Amino acid sequence: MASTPLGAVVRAPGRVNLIGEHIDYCGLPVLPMALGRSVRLAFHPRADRETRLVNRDPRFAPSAFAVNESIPPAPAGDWSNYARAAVGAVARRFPDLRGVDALVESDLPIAAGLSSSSALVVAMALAILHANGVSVASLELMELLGKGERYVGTAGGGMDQAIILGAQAGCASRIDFHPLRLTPTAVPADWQFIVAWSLVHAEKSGGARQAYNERTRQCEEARRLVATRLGQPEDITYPALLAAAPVEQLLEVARAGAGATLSGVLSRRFRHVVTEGTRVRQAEAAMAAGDLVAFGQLLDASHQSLRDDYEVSHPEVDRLVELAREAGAAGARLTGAGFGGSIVALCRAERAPEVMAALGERFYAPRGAAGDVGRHVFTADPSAGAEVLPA
Ligand code: NG1
Repeated sequence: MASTPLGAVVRAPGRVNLIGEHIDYCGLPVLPMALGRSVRLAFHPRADRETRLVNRDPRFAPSAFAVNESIPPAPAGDWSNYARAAVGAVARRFPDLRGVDALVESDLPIAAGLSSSSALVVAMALAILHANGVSVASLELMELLGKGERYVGTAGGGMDQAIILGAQAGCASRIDFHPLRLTPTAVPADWQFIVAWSLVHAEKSGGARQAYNERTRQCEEARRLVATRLGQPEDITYPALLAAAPVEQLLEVARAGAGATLSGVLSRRFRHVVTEGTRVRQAEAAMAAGDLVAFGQLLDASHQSLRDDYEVSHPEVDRLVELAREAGAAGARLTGAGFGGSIVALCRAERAPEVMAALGERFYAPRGAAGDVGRHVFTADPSAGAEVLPA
């Protein structure tokens, strides 16, 4: 790749969602933080509209496409679709952009619920913008890319692109939607979050995507039915619904009864959404107060809700959660979309080595993965959002 003055490297971190799972697409606040692990994309601007991508990981074949408003997708599951999503979204907003030659590498586990895909979306968008000397306000870019990633077929809620762009080092951020805004809270210095992968890939291009999109539809239907039963407008949002009535009343209304009734499945989905929304506020307050025990209990309650009411966990994820608690974590839960993926556990910093060692012995070793424990389990240190660095 020929060197040009505008060549640079983008670092876009993965994220771990601490609490507030499967509620961003309901417009309810969530509490993620960025990870130290990231996608790095080195690029040079081209004189024409072509974009050529090479991935250091040989599992991902090189890809090329022209920068324009409607880029044809590669076959479902192709990694370049995330880059195509980003470039298409940016090109619709800013016409006549030139392309880049880019080399991508990542130390983020893939399909593990840690947003490696959104990190690539953000990295690619920042590269194209930088190469063209275009600057966009951060909130606008978060919105643009949140919608833009839907190109791959997932009806995502916008949490990932927002935290990847807007994270602050040392902090988790509450993300509110409509309008989008980020509110950081410092993670106490003696808290340690640990991420552990279940060894089960949650491929969002496969069955997990259908299951994910099904959940988004169920939440919509449940919301409409509860609104009708409460005599509220049919298009009331979840935040407005939560402001209009106490959670207990909403849950009561959601239980089967006369009138427009919710099926058992819909009322459980609804219960997850409104109780998880409540837990986010409580968790943010517990973090601000340094109350590790309370935060841990909220993680546990969130996991139970995701497993039983939302049905997005997996037996291997449940096992990891259980082992983390047995090893001394204050709490643990599935993080990310689920159907496999990773857990996040919280403990006092000095206990982290012991918790991680126990997961190695009791989860990874019996599954023949002891040699790779360092890749599968790691401490999650709250990091800064994406940045463009000189090459
Ligand atoms: P992951 O964990 O990256 O598949 C997905 C959505 C989020 C959010 C979570 C569940 C995308 C890009 N991300 O994340 O918006 O809904 O699931 O909380 O679709």
